[in-house]
Amino acid sequence: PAGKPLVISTWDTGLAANLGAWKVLSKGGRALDAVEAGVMVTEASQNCCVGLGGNPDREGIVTLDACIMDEQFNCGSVAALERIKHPISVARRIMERTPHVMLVGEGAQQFAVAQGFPLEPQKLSPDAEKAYREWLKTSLYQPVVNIENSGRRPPGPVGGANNHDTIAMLARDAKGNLSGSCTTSGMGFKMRGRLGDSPLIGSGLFVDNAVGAAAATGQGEDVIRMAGAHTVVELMRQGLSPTAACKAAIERVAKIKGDKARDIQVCFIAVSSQGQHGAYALQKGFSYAVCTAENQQQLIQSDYWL
Ligand code: SD4
Repeated sequence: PAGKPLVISTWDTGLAANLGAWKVLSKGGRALDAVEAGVMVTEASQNCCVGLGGNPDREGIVTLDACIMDEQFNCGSVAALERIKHPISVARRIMERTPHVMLVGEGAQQFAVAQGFPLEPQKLSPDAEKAYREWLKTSLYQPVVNIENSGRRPPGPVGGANNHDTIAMLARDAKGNLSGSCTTSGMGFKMRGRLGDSPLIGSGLFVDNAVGAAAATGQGEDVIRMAGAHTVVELMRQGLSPTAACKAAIERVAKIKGDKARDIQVCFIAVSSQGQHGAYALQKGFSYAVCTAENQQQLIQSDYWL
C-alpha cells in the first residue's frame, strides 16, 4: 500500500543522516536512493566513527563494512574495505553491477577502483590516531556499552560528541516500498579480518517488502549468532508490531547470553510494511532518529531489557 514516507536510523547521528534521506523521500524518491543518500552523510562526516574517520583495527588500519537491500530482495554487501569513502555506494554497485551479493577486502577495493571510486590516503583521522595510540598502551579488546552515544571513543575521552561505529537506516517511500542500509567501521580495535553483523544480510539488515524491514547495531557477534534482522522480520511476519518484534528478538539475545548480557549492547530498529516503526535494546542508552512529513526531526529513546 502507498502511504506517507518515513525514515528511521540508529543513534543520535541518525538525525543528520535522516535529513539526507528525507531530501530524496520528500520529492517522491525511492526508498533505496534515500537509504544510500542518508548514510552517506554519516560516512562523509569527519566527526564520527562511521567511514574513514573511524577507529582502526588492531594493526591500525580502518576497514569498512556496509550493506544495502531493496524492496525486491536485491542486496549488495562489502566488507573489510580499505581507503574508500563511501562503502554503502560500493555495496549498491555490487548489487546492481555484479552477479554477486558480497565482495570483501582486496577484491572489493579493486572493484570499487574499477568503478571509479577514488582511493583515499591510508591515514587515520586525528581522533582515531589518538584513540589508537591510547589503545596500544593496554591493547585490551573491551567493547564499551553505548560508546556510540557517549561522546567518547574507546578507550578514552577523545573524539567529538557524535562518535559511533555504525549507522543502520530503514526507509519507506511514498509508494510504500521499503529499503535499508547499514555502514560501519566495525568494532574499534577488532582483530584484523574481523567482520561483524553490519555487512551481513539477515544479521545487520533484512528487508521483506511484504512484511517489514529491520536492522541492528551493537555487539555484532551476538547479532550474528541469532540472525538478528531476519529474526525481527520473521517475528513481524507472525503478527508482532515492530517494537514487539524487536523486543522478542532482544529477549532471545538475553537468553542466549545469560549473565553475560550485562557486558554487551544489542539494539534493533524495525519498520513494518504498513509504515509503523519501533525499536528495542538490551540496555539503556540506545536512541533512534525518526523523520516523517509531520515530524521532521525526532529522537526516540528506545525501551530496553535490562
Ligand atoms: C559491529 N554492529 O561491527 C557493529 C558495531 C556497531 O555501533 O553497531 N556499533 O559489530
